Amino acid sequence: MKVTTLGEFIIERQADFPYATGELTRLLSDIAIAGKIVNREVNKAGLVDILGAQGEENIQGEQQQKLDVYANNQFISALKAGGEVIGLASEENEDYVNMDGGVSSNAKYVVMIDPLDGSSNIDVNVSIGTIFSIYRRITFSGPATLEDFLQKGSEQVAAGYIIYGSSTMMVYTTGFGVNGFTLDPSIGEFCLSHPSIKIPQTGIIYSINEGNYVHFPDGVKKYIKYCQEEDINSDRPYTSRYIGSLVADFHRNMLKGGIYIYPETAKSPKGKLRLLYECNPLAFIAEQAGGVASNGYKRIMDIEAKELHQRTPLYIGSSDMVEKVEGFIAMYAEKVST
Ligand code: P6P
Repeated sequence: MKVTTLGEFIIERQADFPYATGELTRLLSDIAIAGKIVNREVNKAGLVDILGAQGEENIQGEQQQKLDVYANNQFISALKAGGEVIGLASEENEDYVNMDGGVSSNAKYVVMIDPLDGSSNIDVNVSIGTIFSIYRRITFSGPATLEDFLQKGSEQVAAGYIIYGSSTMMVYTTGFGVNGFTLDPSIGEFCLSHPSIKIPQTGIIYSINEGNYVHFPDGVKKYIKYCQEEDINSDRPYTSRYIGSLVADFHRNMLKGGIYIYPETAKSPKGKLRLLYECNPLAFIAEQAGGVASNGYKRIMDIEAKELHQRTPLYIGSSDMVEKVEGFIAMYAEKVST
């Protein structure tokens, strides 16, 4: 069977964009190259002194792992060199990085990225991931502005993730479906392995940190109990699977069916996950694969972005499962309000 590399696929699918002039093609290739470099370090993390905390905190107040910093620098360098990006916002940087000047002066795109999500798992060899989101700039010239980044998720041009797991995969969409590519280390190429991914309409896997149960909204508590009830006709009790790495949980649920939930909690009253570089890109992918992504009340990609590191609750995965938990949330919100 002919192997289709990511590069060949991106060029073939450039025809999806009637006026394509190759910049997005180049941008996606730049991300893939940086992903391969990060993968090389992730794969040997245990062998070199790159483990453990950098000894600094990122703007999230999280202990920065050395690989976080390394990954962030790799993606920034690759996108700077590629010249297709006017600005980049990263979980690891308080403000956005302006790429204006030199090869990027006329760049059309801004990128938002979580360079290494789930990094607390680095030292224990659990799958981690990169999440990226691509928009056209909305200002016309000069350096990127905050306005270019604070766009609704529905304006995304492309989105994807790289999962560094038992194998390394890049999964992305440009609005024409979702395709997955597995890295073949023997040739150093991402090869098409999961064409036209579709999330099953329902599933039997729910992913949530039940350690926060007492702080969950009542509707979420009721949904968890619903998942745990015995009902053969609806394949319940479901299976609980929570890796603590969003990309890994999302990827498994996308292939097998399931729901990932990170609701408001006492520690994170607006939710923990970030709208711009975690929730919007995965929401774009989920919807393109036939799934749903909401904040419990509204579509994630319709949420107005007010700040770079804005948080939101996230309910994402199989459409039937997200709609079910939204029903419980609505039911119990009414009870609270009456
Ligand atoms: P908790 C990792 O920090 C992350 O952003 C996601 O990858 C993961 O699903 C979640 O947070 C884990 O958070 O509070 O359950 O440890």
